[in-house]
Amino acid sequence: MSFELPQLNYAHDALEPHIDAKTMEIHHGKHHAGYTTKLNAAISGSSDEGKSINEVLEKLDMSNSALRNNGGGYFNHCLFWEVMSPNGGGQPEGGLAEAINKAFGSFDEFKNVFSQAAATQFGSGWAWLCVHSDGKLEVCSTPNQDNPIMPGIGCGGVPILGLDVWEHAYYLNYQNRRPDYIEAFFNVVDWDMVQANFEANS
Ligand code: MN3
Repeated sequence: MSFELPQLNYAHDALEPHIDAKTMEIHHGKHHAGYTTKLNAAISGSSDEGKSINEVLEKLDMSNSALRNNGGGYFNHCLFWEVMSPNGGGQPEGGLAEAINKAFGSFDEFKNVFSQAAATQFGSGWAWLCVHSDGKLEVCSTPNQDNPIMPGIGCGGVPILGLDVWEHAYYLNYQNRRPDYIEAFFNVVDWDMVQANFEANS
């Protein structure tokens, strides 16, 4: 059994004007598809064949760059598509809102910390909101296609929200204006999905 590129739950142009259709088309149909194909090639015939992507990444040999880059790329983009929605934006409610207030003081302060992590990740990478098993939240960033479930990454827990800050994620629409893209992302975050991820992992 091999990994499959997930379908988007919305049309390529559904996140406009915040994320443009052409970027979505290339990002999902070319970049994510490429990671998926190369992940399957890296897994084929190895002892990881048949495992879930979480199992593969949790026990990853970090010196295996094909699996690290493409397994990470596969997992990270699956989460990314899932936490965005044309009906997104606003603020979380319930348990997630409480956990955000506890960890950061307020939603606005969380947004600042997350945006800062995304803006200051040098070069390509991701910003994350992660939850530990005790429900404690943490923001961090990782380079390239690394993510917090890989061994020894240094920021803990399970990612429940991720933002891709590779230039391929924003350059067509925002050019070098990464902060504008980060600000726009908050208009499409599906907090119901992030809440579900929070509950499933805490
Ligand atoms: Mn990407």
